[in-house]
Amino acid sequence: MSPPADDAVRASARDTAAGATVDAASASDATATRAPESSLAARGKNDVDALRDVIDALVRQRMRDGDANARDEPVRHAFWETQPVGQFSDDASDGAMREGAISDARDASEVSPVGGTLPPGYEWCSCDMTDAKTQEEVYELLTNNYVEDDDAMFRFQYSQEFLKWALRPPGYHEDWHVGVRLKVTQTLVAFITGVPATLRVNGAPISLTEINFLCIHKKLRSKRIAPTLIKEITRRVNARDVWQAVYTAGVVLPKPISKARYWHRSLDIRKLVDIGFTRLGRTQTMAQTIQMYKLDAKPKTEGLRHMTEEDVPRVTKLLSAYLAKFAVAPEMNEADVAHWLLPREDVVFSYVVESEATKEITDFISFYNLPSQIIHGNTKHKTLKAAYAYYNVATSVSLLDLMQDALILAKTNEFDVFNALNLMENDSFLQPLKFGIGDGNLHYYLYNWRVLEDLPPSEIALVLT
Ligand code: MYA
Repeated sequence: MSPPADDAVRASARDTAAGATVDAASASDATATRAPESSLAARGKNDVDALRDVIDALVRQRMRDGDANARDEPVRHAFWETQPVGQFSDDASDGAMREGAISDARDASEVSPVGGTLPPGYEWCSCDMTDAKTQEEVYELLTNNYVEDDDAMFRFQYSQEFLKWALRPPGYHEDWHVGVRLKVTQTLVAFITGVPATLRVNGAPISLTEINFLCIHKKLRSKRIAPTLIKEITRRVNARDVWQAVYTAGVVLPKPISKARYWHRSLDIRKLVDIGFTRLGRTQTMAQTIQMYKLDAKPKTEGLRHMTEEDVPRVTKLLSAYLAKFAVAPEMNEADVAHWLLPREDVVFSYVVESEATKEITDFISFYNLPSQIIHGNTKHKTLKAAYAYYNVATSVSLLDLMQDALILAKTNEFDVFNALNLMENDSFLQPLKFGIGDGNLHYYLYNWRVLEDLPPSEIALVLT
């Protein structure tokens, strides 16, 4: 069975995770087809504009798809079809198909102690993310080679502080930070990482690894090195008796358990237009648009303050109760919450509301800082400063009001745009708070774990960095 048409359309799009543009055209596509009244491009659009945008979108889709997809032929995956992952040909009505592990766990001591074969001249390494030189090397590799948008206008620029945060959670293993180096110069040319986590999927808690930062130097692309990297990290993870993984990607692979969308809320619209991240509606002036996106100077929720170490047990309680509502969610203990959610300068921003009466934490806001480099050069700006919604819980106010405050806090911290996926209950605030829909999807995947039915993004409560 071929992937559904919409997926096939996206199959050639690059990872849209964070660097994702709301480039003008994509915001307009969404407007043309979904007409969110509050999105920037939706305002002031007449029928001719809308039609033009639909035609633009179709032409671009056709170009992305290539001929195979346009004829709706199944996309073949020489590597992924050999892996213990859901396949597009799976038939859920087949009574023999069970939810859970696809391949049985083996004895970890039987896992090969040696890494797979690399092309001549290259060797495996583990990247020690406590070492300043290694951090710099990883930073350089990602800064120059990691995820870009389809039009090569923006590329993610994870800071070194961010990478230390993302790669050193409680119980991390250095050997799950896999690198490939050129033997002669020791230059780092490829990377993939895993960190340990517990994920609850349809009631089952799974000890697994979250895979991220798969990156191959631009000069080494299309040589089938990615499957070698994936097999190597699988070997190293299996060697520690872990048999499942979760990961996200913009590309369509066998087989997503869910498909989410990024939405973008302009905070500095003048800069976003200048750098080509978005565009004004044709009948709209800059002054009108600035007015439309204006925010109050201060948050409205009383008592909102930075999260501190003392809050960790109560935030853990609040967050765990909230995450229990969703089909797919991380299980976080206090050490995890302290690591992932305590504020870190220029990396993660977290705020709480404490009830005066009960001293419980009633509300929680968090977002992380993931800038993108502007690589197209047609602007004086070098960086797009983007905040990404992380975990947010509202009990004493509405989620809408809380996220309005999140926007204000992001603006105060000089972010240009606030991005959010349509996960959890986020749909309730996206359009009312004037987010515009982004282009492309973010697909969620499980390795060696079958889920019988695809899940809507509202059932996913996992935000990967
Ligand atoms: S998502 C971020 C991915 N990174 C980027 O987009 C950065 C820029 N791009 C690159 O560096 C390269 O283009 C990459 C591919 C490295 C992406 N996930 O070597 P190739 C398959 C999985 O010739 P290249 C993230 O980090 C592709 O379908 N597979 O290709 C999560 C094809 O297989 P098949 C991918 O372009 C990563 C094969 O690779 C992805 O030179 C999760 C072609 O290989 C992708 N994003 O390099 C990884 N892109 O023929 C899986 C392409 O079958 C983890 N491919 O279609 C699985 C769990 C492992 C642990 C398990 C433990 C138990």
